[in-house]
Amino acid sequence: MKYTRHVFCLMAALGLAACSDEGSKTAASAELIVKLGHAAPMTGPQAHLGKDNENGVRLAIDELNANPPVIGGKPVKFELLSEDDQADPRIATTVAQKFVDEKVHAIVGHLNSGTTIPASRIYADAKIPQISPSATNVRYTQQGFKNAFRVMANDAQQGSVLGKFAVGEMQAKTIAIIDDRTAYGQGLADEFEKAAVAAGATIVGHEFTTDKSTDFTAILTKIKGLNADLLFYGGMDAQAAPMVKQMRTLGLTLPLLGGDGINTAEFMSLAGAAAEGVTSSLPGVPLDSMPHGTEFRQKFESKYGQIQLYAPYCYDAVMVLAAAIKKADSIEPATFLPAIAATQHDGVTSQIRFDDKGDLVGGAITLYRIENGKWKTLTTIQ
Ligand code: ABU
Repeated sequence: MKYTRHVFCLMAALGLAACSDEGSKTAASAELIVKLGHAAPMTGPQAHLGKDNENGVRLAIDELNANPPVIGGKPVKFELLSEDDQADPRIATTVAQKFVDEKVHAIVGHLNSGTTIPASRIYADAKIPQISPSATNVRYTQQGFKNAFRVMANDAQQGSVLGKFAVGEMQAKTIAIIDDRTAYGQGLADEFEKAAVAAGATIVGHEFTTDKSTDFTAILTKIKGLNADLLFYGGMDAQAAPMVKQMRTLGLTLPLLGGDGINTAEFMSLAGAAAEGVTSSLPGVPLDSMPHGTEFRQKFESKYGQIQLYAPYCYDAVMVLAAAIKKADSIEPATFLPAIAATQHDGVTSQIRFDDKGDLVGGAITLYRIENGKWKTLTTIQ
């Protein structure tokens, strides 16, 4: 009797399991899952930027899932797979391989050029579409990969605008440069140098640091002896902030100019009073002049707090992917990839179209200066 009851219970349990398995299959087959990989430094000195990027992606995914596109009669559910690449090129390739193994449908990332470029080969080999929201080094889109796109202007554009601005508007005749030897910092500094020299400036010194350094006293002391009119820094806010503080402590009064990597709220809070007068560029028009910038700011800040830098671009990158999936009527990467290449998207940040390399067509660059503890817009170069 006892045996029969056990068998019955076992059969009932199996039956229930079968039923519940069948139930989840039915639920699963009622929707199509699109896995989006996102990678950025989520720990370390750039964690604030990584979190900002992830939140931009998350905001877009939440909106899409609240009103899902329908493909072949089935609603699409977007799932976020987010990884910490620590801004490290080697970790980035491990992350990229993990995404390939997890069969993600597309990538938004990576944040840094130094991680985006090595990871992009892995995505290209796996034919996974990749949109970088923030990697600005020119090389990313010059590798001939048909799956690689970016939604902001690159450092050839940014460096050129910065070089001309340093000489034309800031009247710098002699310029010292420091870069952090990353793909971004070095690449931007080289583009800046070319443009500044072409505009008539003399480069009186070019020093190097790393994206982990915090003490710049030795190179700043060297630069103090060069009598430069301006110091250009190619690198990120976590280094630029202690650098400008140490400049002022050493009595170096020359202006500091940098690129998008220093154009953050974090830079101001780390640098304090020493941040006053610092000038930087950022691809794109100012957020409040963007087509849907004010609306984006309200939505983002009510959920996640202050925007650091690239969140609107991350949001746009996801929406470009979703629009391509809808247009292609397919979640298969090989099928929706041509629709990304043909994107005509009315984004938060701009009207997004890509050239044949995957670069944004017609990206603007805006210059800003810190005045009274705020990034004030100076001018936008279209
Ligand atoms: N665009 C500056 C920060 C990201 C990067 O290109 O490395």
